[in-house]
Amino acid sequence: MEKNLEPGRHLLYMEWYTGGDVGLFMKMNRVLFSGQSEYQRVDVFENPELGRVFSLDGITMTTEVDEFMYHEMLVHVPMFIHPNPKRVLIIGGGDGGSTREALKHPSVEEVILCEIDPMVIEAARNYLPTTSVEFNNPKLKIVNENGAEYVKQFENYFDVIIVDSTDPTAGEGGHLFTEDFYKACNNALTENGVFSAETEDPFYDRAWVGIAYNRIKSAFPITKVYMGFMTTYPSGMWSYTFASKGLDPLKDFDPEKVRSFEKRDTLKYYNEEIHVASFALPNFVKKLIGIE
Ligand code: AAT
Repeated sequence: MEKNLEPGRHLLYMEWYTGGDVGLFMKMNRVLFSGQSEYQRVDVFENPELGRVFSLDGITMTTEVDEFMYHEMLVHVPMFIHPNPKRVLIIGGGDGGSTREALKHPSVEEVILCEIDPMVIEAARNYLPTTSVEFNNPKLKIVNENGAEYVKQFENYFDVIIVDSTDPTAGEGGHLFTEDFYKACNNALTENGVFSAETEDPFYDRAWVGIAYNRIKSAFPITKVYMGFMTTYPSGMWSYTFASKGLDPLKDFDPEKVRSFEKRDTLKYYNEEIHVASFALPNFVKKLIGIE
């Protein structure tokens, strides 16, 4: 990768955050892929600092350098709460990062990755090797369907459902933020089933954090928001929502399981302390979701 392009002699990527007054820009050293699918515009380019960047309709989905923060938090928080996760459904997440994290758990026998857009899967396979690294794993099945429809055919089947979706206002992401969808997820889960979803940033997308939390809460007995840093997502702080039929993300957490996790040395963000700390919410976030 060329590091020393003269200032001004490069292509520029600009992402506008919700509201349209603030955003993020990145130098594009090399464009690796650009395509228009049935659903969205798909781009992969290289940035000297962040490595390969994957964007949909000009919104950043993954950068090679910081995706670990998001994927580890979205996946390991529910995975470590379930006593023995065998069947996992990932909805969205076509870059493969969530799949890679889920397959680190030795109890997992089957992962279904339900990504609506085959062009995302192909772009990830060809240009995002660090996230799509498990795409040939025999435990993985990839389907190209709308997750909101796909999940409806299952009852009492999955131990873990992870919603790694685009923003509710972008592409086909809106389907994955409805009450009906969350109810269908509950129905597709086993008795000990656990669920996590990315639920936006509490700053530029603040309305959505509360909407998502309250809709998930109407579908599950236990619902808790947790947070993490995510450098290239709007505001740098990101919210996730944990839900379950009964397991509590703090009372039922066993830190020893994380300490003795075989793949512990591959975790760059998540650990047993972060797990607990991530459920402590700033006052303004509590207010947003209506718990204070
Ligand atoms: N892993 C981090 C990257 C993403 S990508 C989210 C994926 O969800 C996209 O590839 C998109 O095509 C897919 N998707 C959107 N709607 C649906 C749907 N209804 N069914 C199945 N897949 C869908 C997440 C980025 C997080 C947001 C950053 N602001």
